[in-house]
Amino acid sequence: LTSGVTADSPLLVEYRGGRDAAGNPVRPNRRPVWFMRQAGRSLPEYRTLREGTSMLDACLDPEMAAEITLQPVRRHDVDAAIFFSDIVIPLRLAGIDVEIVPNVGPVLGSPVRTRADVEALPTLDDDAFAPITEAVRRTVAQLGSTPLIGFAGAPFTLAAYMVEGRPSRDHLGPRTMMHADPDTWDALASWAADVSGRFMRAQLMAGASAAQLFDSWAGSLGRDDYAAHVQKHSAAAFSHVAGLGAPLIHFGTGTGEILDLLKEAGADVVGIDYRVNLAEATRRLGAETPLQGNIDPALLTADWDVLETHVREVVAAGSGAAGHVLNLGHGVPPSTDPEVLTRVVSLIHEISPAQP
Ligand code: 1CP
Repeated sequence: LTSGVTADSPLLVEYRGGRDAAGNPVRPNRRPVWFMRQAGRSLPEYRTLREGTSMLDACLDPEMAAEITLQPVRRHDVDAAIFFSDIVIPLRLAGIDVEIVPNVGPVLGSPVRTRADVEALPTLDDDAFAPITEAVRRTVAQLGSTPLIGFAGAPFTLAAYMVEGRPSRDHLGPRTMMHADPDTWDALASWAADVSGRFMRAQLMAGASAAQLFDSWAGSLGRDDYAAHVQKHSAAAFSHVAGLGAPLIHFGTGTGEILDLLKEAGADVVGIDYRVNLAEATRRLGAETPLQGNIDPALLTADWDVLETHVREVVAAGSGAAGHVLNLGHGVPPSTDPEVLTRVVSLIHEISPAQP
């Protein structure tokens, strides 16, 4: 890995369960925190920069993507940057007709529903990742000692957009397909695992220090369906980035019943949504599993006293895990007052880290 990040950055120490890069026990000098969707619509400087540029064009403009990635780090003093991109970028890079429609989300020109549709999916050349690699290099060069987290969409979540053709609530299309036509499902999910795995790998090879696989919609699956039809594909995505020395994080919402399966798919760290208390997550995953999460985004608009009490409870609940990186239980809502996020970061940094 080409990352210049110091091996004992608080974020990486927590992701390694309280160890430095050589595996020796250490305690970081502050509690690390970052926020899913910290880049983006909650920031006025983002809205100004993005004006007149479509979402996916912004992602593929290396200078703009780097600048948007850096904005929340400058503003909030968070302990990590999350690369500004989107889970559907590998589809666009493969030549698939996909747009992010404002106030809707990803929309495909032709949904992928039949065996013939899956067989017609394009191949994605490694060269196509050039704008991503360039944006990551520029970002890392400007981040100094703050690590960059790369990411990709997990096969189920990505395939859910491909089958439905747009955001949906219940993900009926992909859930039907995995039972009604499991061979087509496996072919589609394998394709998605390949492009997502290579998207993460491109970011890590260009200098990102960790990577998160987002299976945002995995919570719509029963445990048996996840185990039979989805977990192996997420494991295939992770296999592209195993052994690089970068911590791998696995996150989804509504995943309380499958936390152990998320870990078993190949993750070092499990991201916990706001529905599961972190002490309970540790009971389900074992104390050696580092956790990330899980401040309830709904409380960002509550009175400060209410929010502060909640943040302190989350810190306490996470203290039984070998490592804990503070985050939200899902993304920053677009209407969030950015000053509240800055205040949450300084509160977390004021709570002194646990000593051995
Ligand atoms: O015009 C805009 O500002 C569009 C809003 C937006 C942004 C800022 C979209 C469209 N994507 C992004 C960036 C993005 N997407 C990031 C990087 C920034 C950061 O985290 O700070 C990341 C990590 C994602 C990942 C992503 N895209 C996920 C997984 C995370 C999650 O929230 O669960 C998902 C599900 C998507 C799809 C997507 N892209 C955009 C939207 C609005 C959606 C969700 C649509 C839906 O509800 O189904």
